[in-house]
Amino acid sequence: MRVGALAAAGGYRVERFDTISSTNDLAMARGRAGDAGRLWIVADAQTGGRGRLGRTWVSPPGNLFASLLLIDPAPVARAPELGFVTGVALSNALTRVAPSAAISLKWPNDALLDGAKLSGVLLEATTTPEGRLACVIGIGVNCVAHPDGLPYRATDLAAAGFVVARDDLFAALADEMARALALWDAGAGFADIRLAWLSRAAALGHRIDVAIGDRLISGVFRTIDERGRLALSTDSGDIHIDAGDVLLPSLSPPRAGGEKGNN
Ligand code: BT5
Repeated sequence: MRVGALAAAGGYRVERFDTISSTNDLAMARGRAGDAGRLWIVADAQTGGRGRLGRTWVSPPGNLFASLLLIDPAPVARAPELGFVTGVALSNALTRVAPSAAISLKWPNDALLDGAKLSGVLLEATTTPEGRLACVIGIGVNCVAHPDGLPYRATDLAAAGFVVARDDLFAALADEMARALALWDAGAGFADIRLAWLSRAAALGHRIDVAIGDRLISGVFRTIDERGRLALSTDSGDIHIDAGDVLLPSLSPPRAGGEKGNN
C-alpha cells in the first residue's frame, strides 16, 4: 500500500494492517509514543470503528479505514478546521477515482453520494507527554458495503455503480490531503478551504434541520462562517452553530411499503 506521489514527496508515510480495533486509536497511540506525524494508518477492517459522540462506525473488509496523524499542524484553536480540509480533500479524491459520482459535503464533515452517506470523518486531538498537539483525522469510506437499517440513507461506491480499488482511493486521498493541508497552511489559508468546501456543500441556501442534543432547529443554511460554524437563518433570527447533526431530506430512509424517500 502506498501514498500518492505528492504525499510521498511531502514526507507522508503509511502503515497498513489487517484487522485492528480502530485506525484512530492506533494513530493516536503512535502520536503519544513520539511519532513525528504525517503518518497514515490504514486497516482492512475494524472491530471497534468509531463515529462521533461514541457512535459506532460499521467497518467490514473492502471499505477504506484510514487515519492521518499530524503533530502540531496548527495552533489548537485552528484544529477543528481540519474537518473542512478533509472534506475538500475527500471530495477531490472521490472525484478523481469516480469522476461522474455526485459527491457533496454535509456539515460538519460527511461526504454524500447521490445525497446518501458515503463517508464519515472523526477528528480527535490530544496533547502528547512532550506538550505537542497530536491531531488524528479518521476517514471511513464505504467502497463495497454500507449498513442497512440506519436512521438515514447510506450508500457505497459499488452500490452506485463505481468500481474503485480501495488502494487507488487511498493513494488519491493521501495526495489530496497533502495538497489541501498545504493550501490550508496551518490556518492561514482557511478562507480558500472554506470557499472550496462551500462549492460542494449540500443544501446550501435551503431549509434544513439541525439536531443539537435533544433540540431540533430549523432554518435556512446560509453559509459556514470564518470559524467553521454553520450559519442558519431561523424564524427567530440568525444563529451560528458550533456542533450538531444536519438532517437533510435526501438522507431520510425509504418509507415503509417500498416507497422511495425524498431525494
Ligand atoms: C462519522 O460519525 O461519520 C465518523 C466516522 C469515522 C469513521 C472512521 S473509519 C477510520 C477511523 N477509525 C475510526 O474508528 N473511525 C474513523 P457520525 O457522524 O457520528 O456518524 C456515525 C453514524 O453513522 C452511526 O451512528 C450510524 O448511524 C452511521 N453509520 C455507521 N457506520 C456507517 C457506515 N459504514 N456508513 C454510513 N453510515 C454509518
